[in-house]
Amino acid sequence: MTLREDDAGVSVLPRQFPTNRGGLCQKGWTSAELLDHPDRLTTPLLRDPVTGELRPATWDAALDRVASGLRAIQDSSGRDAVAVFGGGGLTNEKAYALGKFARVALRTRNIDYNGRFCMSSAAAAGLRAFGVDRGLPFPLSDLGRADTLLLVGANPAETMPPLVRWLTEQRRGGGQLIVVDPRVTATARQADLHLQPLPGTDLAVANALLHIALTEGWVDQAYVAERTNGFDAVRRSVAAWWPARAEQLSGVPVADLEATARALGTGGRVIILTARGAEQHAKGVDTVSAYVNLALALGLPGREGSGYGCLTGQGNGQGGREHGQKADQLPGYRKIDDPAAREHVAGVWGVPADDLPGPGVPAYQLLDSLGTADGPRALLVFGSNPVVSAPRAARIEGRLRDLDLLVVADLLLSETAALADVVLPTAQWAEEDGTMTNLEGRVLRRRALRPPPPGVRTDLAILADLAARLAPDQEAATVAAARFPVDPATVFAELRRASAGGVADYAGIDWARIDDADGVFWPCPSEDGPDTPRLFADRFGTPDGRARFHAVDHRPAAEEVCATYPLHFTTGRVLAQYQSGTQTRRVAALRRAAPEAFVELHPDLAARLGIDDGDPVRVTSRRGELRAPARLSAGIRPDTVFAPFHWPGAGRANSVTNDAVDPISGMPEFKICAVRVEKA
Ligand SMILES: Nc1nc2c(c(=O)[nH]1)N[C@H]1C(S)=C(S)[C@@H](COP(=O)(O)OP(=O)(O)OC[C@H]3O[C@@H](n4cnc5c(=O)[nH]c(N)nc54)[C@H](O)[C@@H]3O)O[C@H]1N2
Ligand SMILES: Nc1nc2c(c(=O)[nH]1)N[C@H]1C(S)=C(S)[C@@H](COP(=O)(O)OP(=O)(O)OC[C@H]3O[C@@H](n4cnc5c(=O)[nH]c(N)nc54)[C@H](O)[C@@H]3O)O[C@H]1N2
Ligand SMILES: [Mo]
Repeated sequence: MTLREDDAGVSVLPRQFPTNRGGLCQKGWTSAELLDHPDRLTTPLLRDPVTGELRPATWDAALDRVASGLRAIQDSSGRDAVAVFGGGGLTNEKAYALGKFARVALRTRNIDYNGRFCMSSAAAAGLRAFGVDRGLPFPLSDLGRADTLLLVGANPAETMPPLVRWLTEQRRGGGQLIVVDPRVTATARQADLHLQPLPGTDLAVANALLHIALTEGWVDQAYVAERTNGFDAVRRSVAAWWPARAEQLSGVPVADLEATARALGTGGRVIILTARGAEQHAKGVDTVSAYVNLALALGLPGREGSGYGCLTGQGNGQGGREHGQKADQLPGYRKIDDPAAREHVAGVWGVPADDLPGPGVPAYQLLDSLGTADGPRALLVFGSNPVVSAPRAARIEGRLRDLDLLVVADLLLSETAALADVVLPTAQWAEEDGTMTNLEGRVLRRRALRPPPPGVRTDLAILADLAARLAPDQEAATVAAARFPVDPATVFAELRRASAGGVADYAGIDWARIDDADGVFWPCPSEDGPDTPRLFADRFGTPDGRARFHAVDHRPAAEEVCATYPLHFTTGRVLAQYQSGTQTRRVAALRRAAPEAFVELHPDLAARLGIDDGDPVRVTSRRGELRAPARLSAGIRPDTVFAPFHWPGAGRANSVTNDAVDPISGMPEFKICAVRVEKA
């Protein structure tokens, strides 16, 4: 998009670009409203020890309070007693600086970010199969040319509207769209075939699809032999997934499984995509692996116009997970426990490799340890609102309250900021330069239109100020300030060096090149060499270049329905609200379009429970309850209820969700738990 500023204020205009071709969603057009919003924070806030209220303070007072608090906590409880929580909406430069700040200025191992709640299961599955985690290993426009497109747990008509043009183009060209979702969503309505499984049964569905493909002889044996390892174990494990068994578990009719397998197995160009519906489970990694197995068995990855991909979430969901705000990671998608990676990055940072901490713990584990006997006593939050978005949120809210020091940098007083001891007002998207990396691994520019309002600092400036204040003496403060430049271009130049030689190699990318080429795809190791719009044509990112199958089996959800909690509860999004809603709940047009939380349930279920459309209902799980009006819809399974997670307070869906996590990715089980529903 492009921005224009005139007497009427800032307007957002769509721009012809290869990914969206001039399309923007409502949240995009209205985003400029937040620039001058009356709720905008323009001064730091400090909690008054006497009244307990947040009061305006000077930057000096606020930063001194943070620095002295962090120092005291680290002196008494060790370096790891300070934790950092980042966000996938931060630019690459900020995500990089935040990771460096944690490891170099705080020297804590405890950093993680909200992306753990997002694509982490697909990232882990992609990494173990392909040796590389890039949302799409091919350009988005490939979707428009696919003969068969399978979307598993994705509702892009509401969550990525500009992508819908590719779906439209695909069907116009005679392609088939198949959607797997427990609800008839705006996306499912456009599909040629809609599979409506019980939440949490996607893995069984995938194994049955592969079972059918094997039986019918649609497996690409030559590809399996030449390009992959480990198929035998998968062949054995899917043998037990005859379609009738998957039907019994998922409710998807055998005929639909067969039709899907046929479309995938006999189509020319075939793309399989997963999103949060498949991934946000305590078996999310295995579920994605089951779809990756299917794609590999059919010989799709690396074949032009075909493949497996994961639809990314936040604005910088991809780049945010490449440059070091993940607990186990250093810039360039390097592993923090790899000695060579530590040497390289420590060299760029000008510190001894031994000084770098080791891996920390994933987001939920981190949040759940805050303020406990062995857990961190202080937390710095940049770009997330876990009071609304974390699973089992009431418990996490309690953990945040137990901290000695909570510091939140935000543009608005989010529900998490409202709990903080110190709130630091920060710049937003149109007020600073930087880069973001989209789901295609395409690095893009984000340009500043104007400076932040008076009194507001950028995240980079806040980190630099804090680093200097944390230094023991004046000399060290000068060194520390130089280590944390506030100019994003300088940070990007350093990020390029830090990522050089890593999986996500940005060494050859500079801002001018991004401008000239409508974005640059990583890996791009040299300035005069090519970038990489397509991965896997000849080899995968594994040491031997071959993709790896993983035999995976269905297992039940972490919490199963019972007499007390007889219904399945799942969560997701609506078109007009974004995430925890801090930003979109403040935009009038979006509030009109989606004013409040709701609980979607089937009319038959509602009738059984004596609930009419619009009645207030209570959804109760073992962890808590949600109250919101009922919205009756014949498009949802009668055994499942759905709520969006964008609202705080009584309508908070995450009061109900389960905090079970995937053992590999740490992804929480946002998409299924057991509940009881009654009229409130
Ligand atoms: N309007 C809007 N757009 C957004 C966002 C937003 O908050 N609002 N957030 C952005 C972010 S960060 C993300 S991660 C993406 C998410 O994008 P999506 O993954 O498309 O969004 P969700 O609504 O979380 O989940 C998709 C679908 O999964 C279905 N589902 C639930 N349980 C299951 C299950 O067990 N199996 C299957 N197959 N499906 C299931 C839900 O019914 C839902 O329709 O959206 C991005 N875009
Ligand atoms: N039940 C349920 N829960 C879910 C999900 C689900 O499907 N179901 N989805 C999960 C997913 S996929 C995600 S991604 C998370 C997202 O949930 P959150 O991590 O809470 O994401 P946001 O609501 O986008 O919060 C971003 C915060 O940062 C602020 N902010 C924006 N830009 C900047 C910036 O540049 N700097 C700073 N310092 N702050 C900034 C915003 O004002 C906002 O308060 O929610 C997860 N929670
Ligand atoms: Mo996300």
